[in-house]
Amino acid sequence: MLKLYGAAQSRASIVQWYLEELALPYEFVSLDLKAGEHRQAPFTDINPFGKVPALADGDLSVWESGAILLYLAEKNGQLADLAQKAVITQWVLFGNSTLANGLFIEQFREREMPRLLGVLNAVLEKQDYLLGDAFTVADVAVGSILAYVPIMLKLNFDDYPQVAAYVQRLTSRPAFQKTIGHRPG
Ligand SMILES: N[C@@H](CCC(=O)N[C@@H](CS)C(=O)NCC(=O)O)C(=O)O
Repeated sequence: MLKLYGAAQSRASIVQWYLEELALPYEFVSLDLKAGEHRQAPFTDINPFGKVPALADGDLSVWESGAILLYLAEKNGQLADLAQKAVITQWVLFGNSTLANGLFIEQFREREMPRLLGVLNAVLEKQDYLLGDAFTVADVAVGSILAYVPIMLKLNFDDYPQVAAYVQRLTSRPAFQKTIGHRPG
């Protein structure tokens, strides 16, 4: 069975959201970050950088949430062809790097947030999901970053109504509710 290594309130929830969307069986191995379990063996045999999430699929270990999402998508037949794979990879990397850095690194936020959310708003004026009519792993990667904005930055999307509607669409999904949306306290 797949083993997802993570911790409470970590980026492992992003992968967990997608595992639930795909209805895949998996074991969640929760590491105690405060106790430093992630920085020592046996976890460093899975990810020598000592960061979660990491996924073990038999003898294969994959870390970096974006890489895990793409692995799961491909393994489970969610990437129709090379062109779709390229576009999905583009969005997953955008979510993990350009969008996350632009929103969560304070010195970039003032300049990048209107620029990034303005374009996303225009994209979502034409379609419900990043690739068009259908929900894909691209929405997990980008949507999870957007969903953290109200939680971590206490900011809203009032200036970007299509982004707000998109986040609402994603966060009401049962798999989201069961994972990222299910935060203790
Ligand atoms: N870009 C990585 C980030 C991984 C990361 O920084 N994970 C955090 C938890 S969200 C972590 O393991 N922190 C513990 C540490 O750095 O010691 C990903 O998306 O997987």
